[in-house]
Amino acid sequence: MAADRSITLIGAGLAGALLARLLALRGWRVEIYEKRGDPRIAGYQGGRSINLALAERGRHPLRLADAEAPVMAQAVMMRGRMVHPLHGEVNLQRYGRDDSEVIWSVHRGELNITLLNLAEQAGAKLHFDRRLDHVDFDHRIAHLVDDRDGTSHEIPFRALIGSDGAGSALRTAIGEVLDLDERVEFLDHGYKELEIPPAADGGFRMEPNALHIWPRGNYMCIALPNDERTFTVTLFMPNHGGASTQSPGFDTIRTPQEARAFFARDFPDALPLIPELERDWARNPASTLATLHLERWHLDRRALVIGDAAHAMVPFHGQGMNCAFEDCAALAEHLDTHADLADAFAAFEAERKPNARAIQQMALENYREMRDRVDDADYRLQRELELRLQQRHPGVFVPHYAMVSFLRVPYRVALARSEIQHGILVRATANRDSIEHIDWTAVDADIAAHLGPLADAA
Ligand code: FAD
Ligand code: E1W
Repeated sequence: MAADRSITLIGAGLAGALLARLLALRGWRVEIYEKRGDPRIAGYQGGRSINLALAERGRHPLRLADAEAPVMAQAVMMRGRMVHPLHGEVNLQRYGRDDSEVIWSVHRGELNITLLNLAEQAGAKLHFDRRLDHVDFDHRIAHLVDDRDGTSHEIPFRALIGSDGAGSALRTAIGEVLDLDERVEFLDHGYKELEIPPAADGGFRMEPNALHIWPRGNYMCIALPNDERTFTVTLFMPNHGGASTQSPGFDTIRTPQEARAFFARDFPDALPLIPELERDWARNPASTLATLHLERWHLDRRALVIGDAAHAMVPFHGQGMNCAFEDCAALAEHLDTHADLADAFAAFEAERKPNARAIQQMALENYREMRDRVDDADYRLQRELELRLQQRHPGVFVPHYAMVSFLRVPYRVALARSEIQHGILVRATANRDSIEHIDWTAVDADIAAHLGPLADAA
């Protein structure tokens, strides 16, 4: 355990607020600096990506921070994905076996406020309107700016933790004195958010307890419920469309009126639910998506990045926040068990980097599945077979989605086993169109040859 247990956090978003709470509860002196105003006073300013899916991996660190109950009080259960085909019936594909295997939709702003209050109650000192600008690592002085009046503020520190998100200023500052080997992999697809308000009677306009998906091949919409009976719809599609209207992109839909025509053609059942489509389209920019890879996450004992600042990912597995929360629990543990901060940071990086890599890869792969596969017969047969194999080989064959969303097995273990299982599923269903035609003896032998028991970390 370090002798001087004081630490400075940059960024009071989701990871920063939770880490502040966890460390303050463990007796650390925590100062946290946030560039935006206090959301508890100013109203939440991060108007984008209104709601997020919270899974078991994210709930566990909340539990450790005694923050689970207030968060869950505002959460909406999502039992499965509700698929909206262009032609044909809407259908619910359950995520798990029963209502113990579900995920939860939480409001980003409310969650942030809940965690900030809990951090403060535990003794963390919160400072808003303080944007990290640059760092003098030799003298251990952080230079912060108040963007309301342009004033600068010099803060001495012992160590800095960057929980300042994908555009991390601390990462940039570290990069000036250490080669982080940073690589940003842009996806050539972006996203735009739209709103489904409550119905005239004040209720939800669609099934509330589901994550809705409109798969359309090269693009898709999703919608997550909010506890105020609205849904946030997110359209994901290429930034650049093709010549024909059959391959639309954000650049080929030039006006809000063209957006309406696009929705009328491709999302006809969603369109009447989005009365302010033109307003939302014009108001909300199309945002970019990227994966951030860093070879190094810390500068000796002086600075470390966590969460999106270290490993931003595309959102298609709904795991960025969940992964950032896992980071917080892991870091709190390493800080308590290593006397030297350099050792704690190195141990944290060694544990978390391979896992971050794994979920980054799975998140990219899940985009194709969601936009192009969920409605296919062979995809559905593979999911049905997964559930049957889970029953036949309990604790051995665990579906991919369950490993990521219901268990806490390290992401890299989930990835390695999912790859093996995918091979088993493909071989078992090759040239077969129904579960009745599966050769169970052959599948059992395939499993015995390639898969051992999963030791659940939970
Ligand atoms: P952030 O939440 O971005 O917080 C960073 C904080 O640092 C902010 O408060 C910011 O104002 C502050 N800051 C920035 N720069 C400075 C500075 N220079 N000085 C001081 N403060 C600064 N994840 C899920 O788990 N489930 C989902 O369903 C999900 N859906 C998503 C959908 C979309 C469209 C997107 C884009 C992401 C989604 N994510 C989801 C990912 C999730 O939003 C992020 O992984 C998560 O917010 C990361 O938390 P963080 O604390 O690292 O960063
Ligand atoms: C979840 C933005 C977002 C958030 C999510 C998910 C998806 C698709 C997207 C992944 C999923 C919850 N997913 N859903 N169904 N199968 N995989 O589980 O968070 Cl696009």
